[in-house]
Amino acid sequence: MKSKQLSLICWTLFAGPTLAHEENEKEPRFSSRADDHAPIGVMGEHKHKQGEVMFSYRYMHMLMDGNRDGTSRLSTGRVLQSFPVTPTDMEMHMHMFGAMYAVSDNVTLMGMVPYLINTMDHVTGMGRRFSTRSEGIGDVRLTGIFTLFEEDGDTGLFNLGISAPTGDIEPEDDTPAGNNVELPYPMRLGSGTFDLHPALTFTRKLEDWSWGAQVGASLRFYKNREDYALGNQYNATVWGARRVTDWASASLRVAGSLWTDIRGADPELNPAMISTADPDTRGGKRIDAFVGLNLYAPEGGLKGNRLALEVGGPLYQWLDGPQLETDFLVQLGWQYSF
Ligand SMILES: [Cu+2]
Repeated sequence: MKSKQLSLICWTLFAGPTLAHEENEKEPRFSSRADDHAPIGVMGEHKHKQGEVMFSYRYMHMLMDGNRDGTSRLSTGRVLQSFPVTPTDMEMHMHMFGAMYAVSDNVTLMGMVPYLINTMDHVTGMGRRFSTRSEGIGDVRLTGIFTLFEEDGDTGLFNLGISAPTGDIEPEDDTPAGNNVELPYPMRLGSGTFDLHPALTFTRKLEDWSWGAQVGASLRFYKNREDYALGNQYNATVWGARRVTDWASASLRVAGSLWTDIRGADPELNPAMISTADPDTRGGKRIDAFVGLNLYAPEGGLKGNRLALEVGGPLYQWLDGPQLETDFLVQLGWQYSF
């Protein structure tokens, strides 16, 4: 009698919760919400259900103001002791158009087409100021997003992206050296090579919180037709998001990146003239911090629409300089899935 009661208690304690848990698994544990997607600066961090389509547009802005070598700022005068010309600041604007399509629950395809607008201001040792500009389509990228595991709010994804050299690596503008001069490395719109972009992403959703982490790389394997290869880039990021309501979440994110110098050199550039033409002053590493906001319409006329903003800047920055330092980063994005 006693043992029967005991076994009943045991059954209630252990089997009971398990059964309830199994029932829950038939339904998704959490309904759609704003933090289903990571902060807008993270890409390829979510998958879709079979047959689902998503269109997206992102606007990204990066402001670089002043030069740096190592972790110290360098005045324009100091840079001009080593080079006859120096950049003073640069603005990068990017419009990124994206589409996602889920072939199956385990494989989502993602295509991205960037459109870049770069402007750089300079000053010469003689005090003459001038600006250059480059604009056009960047390197188009196609990515496969593969589900490694997905259970109970936890998701693991493996991405493999390949980018095609559709960006112009010979943009030209007028400089004091002449008209229609080939612009140096940072003003170019692509790498000039087919590159691989692998990534691993983990995301966990809790009742009111979610967090995630992603590591990734951009790998260049050979030199382009101008006889150089952009350095490899390695990225790692961690974020946490707090669900405010079903349709809004706020986030904090930290991102580290490391990129190496350029291999080879474009023979048309004179590395003694300006730091941006020197393949050995291109590498660096940086840790950025961001605050973000995600908005999502779960129902109604705007159902399926997302709007997100992320703003940040570097906490730490080491440059194999002299090089322009990064000061401010903004990303604004719209996504629509159906
Ligand atoms: Cu998507």
